Amino acid sequence: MSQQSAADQGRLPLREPAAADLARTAARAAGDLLAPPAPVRLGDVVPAPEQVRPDHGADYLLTPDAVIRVSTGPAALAVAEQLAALLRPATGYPLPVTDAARPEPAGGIALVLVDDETLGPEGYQLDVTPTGVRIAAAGPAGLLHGVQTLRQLLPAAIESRTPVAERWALPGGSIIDRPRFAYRGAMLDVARHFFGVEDVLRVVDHLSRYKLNYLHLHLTDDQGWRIAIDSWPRLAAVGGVGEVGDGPGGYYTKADYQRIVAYAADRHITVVPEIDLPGHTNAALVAYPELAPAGIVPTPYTGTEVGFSYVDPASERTYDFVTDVLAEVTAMTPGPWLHIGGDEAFKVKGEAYTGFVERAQRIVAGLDKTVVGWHQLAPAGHVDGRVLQWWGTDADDPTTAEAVRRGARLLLSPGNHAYLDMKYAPDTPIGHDWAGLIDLRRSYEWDPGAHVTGVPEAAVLGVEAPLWTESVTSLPEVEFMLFPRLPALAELGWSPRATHDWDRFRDRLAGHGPRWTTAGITFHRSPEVSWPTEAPVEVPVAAPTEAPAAAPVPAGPRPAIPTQPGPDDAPATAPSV
Ligand code: TNX
Repeated sequence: MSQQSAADQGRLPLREPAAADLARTAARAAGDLLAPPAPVRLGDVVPAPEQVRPDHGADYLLTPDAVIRVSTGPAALAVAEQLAALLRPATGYPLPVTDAARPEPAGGIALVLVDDETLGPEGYQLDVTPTGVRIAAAGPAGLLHGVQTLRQLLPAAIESRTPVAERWALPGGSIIDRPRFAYRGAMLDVARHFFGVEDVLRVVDHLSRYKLNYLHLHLTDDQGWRIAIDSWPRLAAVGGVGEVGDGPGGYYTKADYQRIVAYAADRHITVVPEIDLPGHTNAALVAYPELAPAGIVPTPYTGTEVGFSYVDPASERTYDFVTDVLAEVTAMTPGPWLHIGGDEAFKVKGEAYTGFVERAQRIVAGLDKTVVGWHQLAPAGHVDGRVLQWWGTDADDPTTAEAVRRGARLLLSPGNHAYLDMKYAPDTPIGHDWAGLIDLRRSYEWDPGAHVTGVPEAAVLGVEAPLWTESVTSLPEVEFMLFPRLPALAELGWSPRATHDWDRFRDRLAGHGPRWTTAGITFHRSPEVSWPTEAPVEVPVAAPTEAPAAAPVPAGPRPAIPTQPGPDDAPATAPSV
């Protein structure tokens, strides 16, 4: 039928190759009957989805002619481009993105925004049938979570940065998924050791992979002030110099910080900046000694002790400083939260401490932001919406429970389960052990909804896994402490409690090892998991311009910064402390 005659009849033109399409689909279906099932099972996803309904006869094979279709709007289009960018390198397929109004599903992958309140802002439904994949969500964050699930359903080689000969099959069936908690985060301490923008962006990618939606940046501490503040320029210029050990330190310009915020926002991750007050302020005092209590002359600090420094709570100049800094950070931070620290201010006691915190909380409220602080803030008066971040180890703290009764919400980072700077085992080459050793099982076996005595699940905003970096000096070391524990914490934050099952979790997680290897992510080979033996060298489809990411690390002396764990499971670089 010619286009003219179709238009004449008021119908959409049938594309000429429609018959060929049908024939190809039929041939493919016949081939699939003989083909092996998809190597990944629909239920292998981490974090575990709310509902999984496998359909074993309905695997989908992604083919070179596949198209990514989007229903409506720029937000969905952006997610479709992110999906294409994830799939193109390994498949080598063009995967064009189109928002052409064509009935879906019609082969390929469809991303569809739907008016379905039951999915919530982050939920999604993913359907895999022999003719295509459809991800439906009420908003772009849900679509992106669905995309991360789709990524995990493809063979591990999808993580390769260069084309790989692989059968790109997805297991058939349906997933309906929503998060248990609204806040699922990780914290990176960029003050003890400074990490450049590119490192932080890669950590953002890791968060997105496991459906985390908050990145807390610990921007200031005794060893360094890492964010440019125009009205107090010496904070970064002087206070940003140095770090634990003898490294140079550094700081983010406003443009750097905004780049991190924007990159995270593109992945539906909100940055929570922390300015730690009134303690942990030695770097600020070195820059502006006028903020120090009378008689103290601060000097740069590169050790790892805590609790010795503080801004003078009795001086009005301190509140000028707090107001100016928080206002400038607010102006660069679209998210609702401002973290004011509050931990380990051992030398600011009693009413001096609560008085300082109450004033700082009012300053935050005056900036239309919501206060987050470590749970030491609990005895201070309540302000609307405030969030206390629990990092204790005994789960029994009447002062915190009382603050929750007065209206505070709790963010759970129990030191003995969620602290990613704790060692895995006595011989872990970096990390602390003051909160105990945290192997994979310990990071998984607790319930954020019932953890702190007297705090009901309704008062729990979510979970966060902090990585303090006194002993963590490089990106491979960051990854070594994150993987595989970060996915465990992500699962506690996302998955319904009914899915909680240690044996199933470690079984599902095992298949992620080859993904991390292929993606060049350093990880700890937790002995609790039966990691599959890594695939041999992949066969590139076309001659790659660079070595595949999965190329094995050569035998012999380990290179300075390998992208994979060495045979003895040590992180890539030697700890400096
Ligand atoms: C305690 S946890 C701290 C940090 C340290 C960390 C080391 C918290 C709020 N404060 O200053 O880096 O222990 O594990």
